[in-house]
Amino acid sequence: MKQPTGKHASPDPVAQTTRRAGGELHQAAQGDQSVLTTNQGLPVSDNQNSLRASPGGPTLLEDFILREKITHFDHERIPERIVHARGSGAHGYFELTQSLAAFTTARVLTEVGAKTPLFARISTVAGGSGSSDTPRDVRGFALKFYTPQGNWDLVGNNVPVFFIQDAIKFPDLVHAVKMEPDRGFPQAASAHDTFWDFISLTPEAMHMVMWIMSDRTLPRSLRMIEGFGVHSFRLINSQGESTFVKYHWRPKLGLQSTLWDEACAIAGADPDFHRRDLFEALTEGPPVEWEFAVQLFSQAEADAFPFDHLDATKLIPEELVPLQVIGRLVLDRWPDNFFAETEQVAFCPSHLVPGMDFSNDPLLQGRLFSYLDTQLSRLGSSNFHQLPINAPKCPFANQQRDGHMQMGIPRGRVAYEPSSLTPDPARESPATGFRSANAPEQVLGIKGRLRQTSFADHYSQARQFYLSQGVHEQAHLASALVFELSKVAHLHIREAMVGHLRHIDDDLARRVSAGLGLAELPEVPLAAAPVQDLPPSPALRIIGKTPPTLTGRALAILVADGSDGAAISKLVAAIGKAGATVKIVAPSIGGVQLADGTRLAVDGQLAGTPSVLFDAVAVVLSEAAAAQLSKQAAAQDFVCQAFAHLKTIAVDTGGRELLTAAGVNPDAGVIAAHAVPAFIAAAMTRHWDREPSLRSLA
Ligand code: HDD
Repeated sequence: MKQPTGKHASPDPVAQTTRRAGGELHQAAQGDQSVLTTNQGLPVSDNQNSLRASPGGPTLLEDFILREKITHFDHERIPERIVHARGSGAHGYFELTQSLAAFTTARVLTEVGAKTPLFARISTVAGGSGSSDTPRDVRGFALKFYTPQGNWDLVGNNVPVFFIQDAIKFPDLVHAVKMEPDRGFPQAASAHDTFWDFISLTPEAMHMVMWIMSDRTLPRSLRMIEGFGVHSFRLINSQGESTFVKYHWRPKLGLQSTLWDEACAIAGADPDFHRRDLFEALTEGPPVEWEFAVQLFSQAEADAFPFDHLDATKLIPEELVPLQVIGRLVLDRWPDNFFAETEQVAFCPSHLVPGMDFSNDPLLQGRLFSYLDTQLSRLGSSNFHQLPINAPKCPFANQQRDGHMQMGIPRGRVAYEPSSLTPDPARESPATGFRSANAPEQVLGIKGRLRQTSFADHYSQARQFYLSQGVHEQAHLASALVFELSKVAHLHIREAMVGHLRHIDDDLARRVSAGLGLAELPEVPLAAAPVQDLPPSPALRIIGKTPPTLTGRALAILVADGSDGAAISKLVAAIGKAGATVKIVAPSIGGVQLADGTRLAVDGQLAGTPSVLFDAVAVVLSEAAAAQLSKQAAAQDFVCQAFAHLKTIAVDTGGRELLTAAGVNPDAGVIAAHAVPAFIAAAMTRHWDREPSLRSLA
């Protein structure tokens, strides 16, 4: 008789689980699934009425069906993530287009054409799981690659640098930004005293401050953000040689942000704006794609950088080490179940595969501990890797056993290694197994709580970022600082922050100081290292980086009874051809009667579908409807806000009447509705030249 082996090699430990049409997971797959059962498989005769002692009497404790149902419900929630609690997930794959075989043995980076399945989760950082999608915040961008050599988790953000240099400060940073512990607010906002107090006392955060105050933290869509692995990692080749690598992923749809007041209005109109956008894109549209790129560099090159690449508050400008695109990251499927997949997915930066290694970045080193640790309390068991979303899709085998919610049934008497009692035990594999890099470094020294002097320059890259921005983006950044610091009650914190800005750029400091109404410019704080003038990096901008496009965007046409159906049809066709979606907005969801007597279905009711939800709008109205809508605040807001958010507006005669009633003075971004090609061309970008006439760019 063959001895049972020590392996438990099933990639799907929940062997009893089957998938049914509609994507729902149903357990106890055998038999007729059309009958409602308890969790024990007992058919239920009545799911509407509990067991009562008499028609008007008390409910009986005996009602185990009621108790099972309520008990399960009572325990449905698990602790939300301490940070990144609000997120949206998607399935997809990574396809390698250029081999890195010279640098690594990792198959995911060497097998050109292979498609590695992956799961992505994109999140905000500060807000709770029920908070809105569009606060000013960094977006987490975590990727789990199910490679043939085990899971590789790349747990990045949409910003390439971080607030702090050492993981020991992370709990303080998070406590400072989260809602204040005595009052329980603000939710999902950095604009409060404790955050800026901590930041003003943490000069190393200044580079990150430039990024979070820029429009990068106001994404238009999760499909239109960049991703960064942030830290330097190592790749290890077959000779054991190590090369540093930074990971980047760039959206094929281009980088695009909203304006600040637009983001605030979106939060009210649709708190799920980003989640809905991704859901609709993945369920109705083509797959969403990013270019996956690397920056590769040697220790010798790193030694020549004017900063320390192991300091996570620094980036390596693309102009210094160019990006090499090596693959495509494609998201093509919305998860079947939010909880089972998006909520239970557990990313850990310590999950890597042979041919990769970490660097000595002290922020990364702390992360290697934190994530596994947090999953234990969040998911409640050391067996969280057995959940289908977390399980490797390659075979896995070891002698780890038991624990809460063990889902597999390991066979045999041997749960140790080495053993002679099994003919085919799982053993180490020196040839293919993971090895830490044989990096050309000697770890010798005197133990201590240390920070390198090369980590002392806190302002040079912050200055480089600010000076690399165009005039509009600099203005947005200054306004954001004024907004945030105006919410800070303590004057000394506001002053301390403006003091830091003086190291970054005196003009920026002056603008923010004036915006805050400070009596005089605060003292410049001592800098631990001289501020360097680094060359501007145009790649750090948003405006101008993306060629104008309508692909993946959303437009609206405001119509009412009596609108010109032919004009609407031409617009709808042209918008579709340009790769955008179009929604018909009208005073009533019940539809409209067009001038030719036909009825047109409507996607959104005017009051609940403001123009902030779209990239450009058209207004096609009969004169009678225009006269009526001109008296409606929602209609006036529709065009006023589109104009204020620098969007293209197409109008027919009725539409122009509404603009006049709303006090909008048409400019080059207001186009005649019949000039369809001109409208499509203009709608591909915002009208930045309009901005100075609308908001003081303080
Ligand atoms: Fe973190 C979650 C990204 C520093 C500790 N982090 C988390 C997520 C992302 C990041 C995207 C959400 C993952 C998901 O969707 O489930 N974190 C980063 C980046 C960092 C970073 C890019 C710096 C470069 N994080 C960082 C430090 C620590 C943590 C320094 C602790 C020492 N992060 C956590 C955590 C979380 C987390 C507490 C909360 C939920 C989770 O891990 O699974 O362990």
